[in-house]
Amino acid sequence: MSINLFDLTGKIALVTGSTHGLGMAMAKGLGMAGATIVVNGNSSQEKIDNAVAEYAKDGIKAFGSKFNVVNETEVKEAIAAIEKEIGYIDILINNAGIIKRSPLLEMEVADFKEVIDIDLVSPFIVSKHVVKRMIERGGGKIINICSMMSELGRDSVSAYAAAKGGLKMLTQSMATEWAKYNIQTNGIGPGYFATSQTAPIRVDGHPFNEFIISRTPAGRWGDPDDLQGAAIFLSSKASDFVNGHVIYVDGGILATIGKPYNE
Ligand code: GCO
Repeated sequence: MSINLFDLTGKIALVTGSTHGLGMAMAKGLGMAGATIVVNGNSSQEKIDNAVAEYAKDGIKAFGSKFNVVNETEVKEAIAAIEKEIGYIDILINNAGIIKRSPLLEMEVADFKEVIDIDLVSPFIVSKHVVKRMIERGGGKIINICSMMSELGRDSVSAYAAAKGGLKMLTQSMATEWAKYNIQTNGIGPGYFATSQTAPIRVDGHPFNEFIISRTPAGRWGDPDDLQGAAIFLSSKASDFVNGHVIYVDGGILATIGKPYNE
């Protein structure tokens, strides 16, 4: 008799910011493991509809839900609509995020606050309103998308690092308060991945591009699909006693001091 601890058949997963990039890759992973995906974005309904069509092309059952993750009223209304039209949320991935690159001395307070709002406050807002039903139903899974910047500083991304550092501790706090309801809250910390967000610093000849390739023991940028394994694990029965941890999927960056460029 074989049981598949990673099977997500019958599960409903809300993935914020899942119309593209890392969010879409992780959501597709959950979809391939059997889950129904609620695709969230806030830019345009057309972008969400196109994404839902792309999921369907891969044979994944997906529904769109356009809402602004930092607007609590929109979040509450969206969750109520999801529950009514699709079903109760079993898995939540807080992936929606932004980055604004600027030295601290030149950063506007409004920009700093916007990064904190979307990258740190919105996981709290969305989780707070999703978890209520999970508690009633006896369990659920929450995954917060952290970053190398949850552990490391880097010039020009301080607001982002402050948010991602805070998100690591919010993850541990959620685990502390909600584990007793059979809710597992964990994080995934992507290393440097080939996405639209990193495109400006991943250009051939750009010093940061060379630096990352030499700084990463795997010797490459991550492919968004490299996150699917960790996402499926933290969404499934296989992680029922895993709580408050961040899995870093980073090609080994955090494991090493790195080596000189030309070595
Ligand atoms: C940057 C990058 C990073 C990565 C990622 C690393 O400017 O340093 O954009 O923020 O996207 O978060 O884990």
